[in-house]
This record gives sequence, C-alpha cells and structure tokens, in this order.
Amino acid sequence: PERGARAFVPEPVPGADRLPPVVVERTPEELLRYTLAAVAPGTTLRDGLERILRGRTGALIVLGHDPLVESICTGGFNLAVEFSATRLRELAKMDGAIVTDQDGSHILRAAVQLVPDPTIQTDESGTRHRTAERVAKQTGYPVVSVSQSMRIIALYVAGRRYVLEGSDAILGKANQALATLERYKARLDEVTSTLSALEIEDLVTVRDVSIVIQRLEMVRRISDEIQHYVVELGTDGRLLSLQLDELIGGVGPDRDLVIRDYLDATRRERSMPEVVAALAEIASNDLVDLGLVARVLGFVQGGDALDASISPKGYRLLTKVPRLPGAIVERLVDHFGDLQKLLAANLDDLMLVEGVGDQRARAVREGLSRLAESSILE
Ligand code: 3AT
Ligand code: 3AT
Ligand code: MN
Repeated sequence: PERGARAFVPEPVPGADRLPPVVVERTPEELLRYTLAAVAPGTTLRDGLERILRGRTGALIVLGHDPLVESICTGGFNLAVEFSATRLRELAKMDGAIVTDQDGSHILRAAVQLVPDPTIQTDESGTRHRTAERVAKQTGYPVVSVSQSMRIIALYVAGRRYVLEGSDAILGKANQALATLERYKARLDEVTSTLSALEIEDLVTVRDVSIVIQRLEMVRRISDEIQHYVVELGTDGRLLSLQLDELIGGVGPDRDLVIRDYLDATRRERSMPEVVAALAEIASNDLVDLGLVARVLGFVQGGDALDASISPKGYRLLTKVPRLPGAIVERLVDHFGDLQKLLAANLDDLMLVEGVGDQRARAVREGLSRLAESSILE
C-alpha cells in the first residue's frame, strides 16, 4: 500500500533548484532536497517549527493533501487558511495532526487523527512517530514531526527519516567539506593544465585523461555534498553558496568536454551521458583506481593500457578560444576531426568551415596559438 514519492512544492529558497509549479512524482533524492529546502532556515515553515519547539509542544504535519490523505484522516476540523508560522504554532497546541496542501501555502486540516495502514513497517516507538513514518510511506508526501519529548524536528521523506540539525552543526561539516574541495580543486587545476600541454604536443596517454576525469569526479562529488548543505542551510547558507560557486565555476562543462574529446578514442558505442552516469556509479573507495576509471571511460583493458597514446578532438581547447560560438566549435571539430589538424590549419583551411570568415579564422588561430604558448610556459 506504499506510494512513490510525491512532490511538496516549496517556496523558492536561495540555492535551491526552482520547481515547475505542478509536479507529481519525484525521485526520492529530489523530494528530499525539495523538502529540505522547504524547511530550511528563513522559510515560514521552519519559523513555525522553531516556534513549536520553543513553545515545548510537539507537532505532526503532513505536507500534501489528496483523496488518499483524506481517507486516512478522522476527526479534527477543516480549515482553508493561508499558512503562517503563528497559525501553525497555535494549531500544534492541539492534539492530532495538521495537513497542508501540496505547496505548503494553506493549512487544510487541524487536530485530525491519522489512521494509516497498520501493516506498513515502522521502526519508531511513540505513536506520533510511528504514524509519521507510516503516513509518509503510504501517501508519498513528506511528513514533519516535532518531538515533544526529544525536542527535535524530523522529516519522513521517501522512506527515510531525516533529523534537522542546527545551522552551526551543519556549517561545521560544510566548512570541512569546503576545505577538502579546495585541495581537490587545486590538484584538478594541475592535472588539467598538464593535459592541455600534452594535447598541444600530441603526447596524451589514457592515463593523463583518466587522471583528469578522476579528479573532476572527485570535485563533483564533494561539491554535490556541499550543495546539499547549502539547500539545508537556507538563508544561513548564502556565504557557503558564494564560496562554492567561486571554487567550482566552469568545472561542470569541462568534464563533458574532456569526455567528448576522447569518446571516439575508446571505440565503444557509448554516449557522453552514458559515460557520465557510469562514472557516478563508481563507489567512492574505487575512484582511486585509475585502471577502473579508464575502463569505465571505455578504454581497453590490459597490461600497459594506461600508457596507450590517444588524441583529442579539440572540443575543450576550442571552447577556451574567446567569443567562439558553440555551433562553430562543433563544425570545426566535425571538419578537422582532431586537434593536431586544427593546430596545423592555416587561415584558408579554417575558412572552409561554414560560418568561419576571415575574422573568426584569425580569432581561432590566435586563440590556439596563445593557448599553445601559455601551456608550454607552465
Ligand atoms: P489526554 O487527556 O491528553 O491524556 P487525549 O485523548 O487528548 O488524552 P492524546 O492525543 O493527548 O490523547 O494522546 C495522549 C497519549 O495517549 C499519546 C499516546 O502515548 C497515547 N495514545 C493515544 N492513542 C493511542 C493508541 N491508539 N495506542 C496507544 N497509545 C495511544
Ligand atoms: P513525542 O516524542 O512524545 O512528541 P511520540 O512518538 O512519543 O512523540 P506520543 O505517543 O507521545 O508520540 O504522542 C504524542 C502526540 O502525538 C499525541 C497526539 O497529539 C499525536 N499523535 C499521535 N498519534 C497520532 C495520530 N495517529 N494522529 C494524529 N496525531 C497523533
Ligand atoms: Mn511520547
């Protein structure tokens, strides 16, 4: 009798992804993120929950309403009032649960007794928390509990229980993660500029590409973790969000470009998104294994496979040429086929490509020469 995760549409919060206004089913990960955003510091919902904690009462709040929710509600009374922190706090003084609509903008019912399916598995002990877990699983909507005895706020979302922590505790963890990200990013910058230099001199091996991809994936994972903290911190996470953006600006596109540069070299029929998804599947302990990363990228296995020479198509370096539209980058790569041919091309060769006139040809030549000079200097 359990239902898939259903979206509660939160009010916009800095750092959180915007949702389209009407949403039905969501992945558990998405629903957890949206719910965390909806209860983050700075939201009216969080304000109401904090008031309930300070008032030393408890609460049981269902964030979503439809016929299924209605069918497990008994007693209490109907209201259709706009959601506010003070109303939530007053209504929570009564026994029973509070039900809001999907976007949390209105309180629809209060003081209701919830009667979820008793066969649904729950590990909680108190009646409030057993009910919260069952209702969340049965309806698919997030349920929030404020425990009167333990003085904590917990979310029951997509089959998980998630206890909200204070901003200080979260910031402590986030700052540690940020320090790690800084180290990872510095190392990534090193291996990336090494790759650029090797690409220009046509000396790239599978190992060099695998190292860059490995480092990009490590940076992506730790950034994701920090992004999660940003959402959870709401208005308390603004500074963290700025620091994160400054550190990882431009890292995302780089990964896609490196993969596209070498996809054909693997001679495996796989698309860029497939490779990206396969990388995300690697367990964090296995990510240190370069041979494994190379295999996931699609390179052949075996003894000296990491030392095999390969050549890039040139997507990544061309993208570094200022004011060159993406469509022209595509056409240049299509026409020349690999970076060495692009580097060897003169103005007339370049102008054979549709959309490349005299000016653009010069821009490409100068841009690539400048890249070549700066990578040799390093
Ligand atoms: P009080 O007058 O407040 O004691 P009440 O009818 O207002 O009674 P509450 O909703 O405040 O009841 O619940 C008080 C406690 O009663 C909470 C829970 O420990 C116990 N309780 C309520 N319903 C059940 C139930 N179905 N099974 C086991 N314990 C229950
Ligand atoms: P606390 O940690 O004590 O807040 P608990 O899980 O121990 O939570 P209790 O049995 O003490 O839960 O019940 C506390 C209140 O929770 C009583 C009632 O207002 C509310 N509650 C419990 N079960 C339900 C239910 N099925 N529907 C609506 N409200 C409920
Ligand atoms: Mn209790």
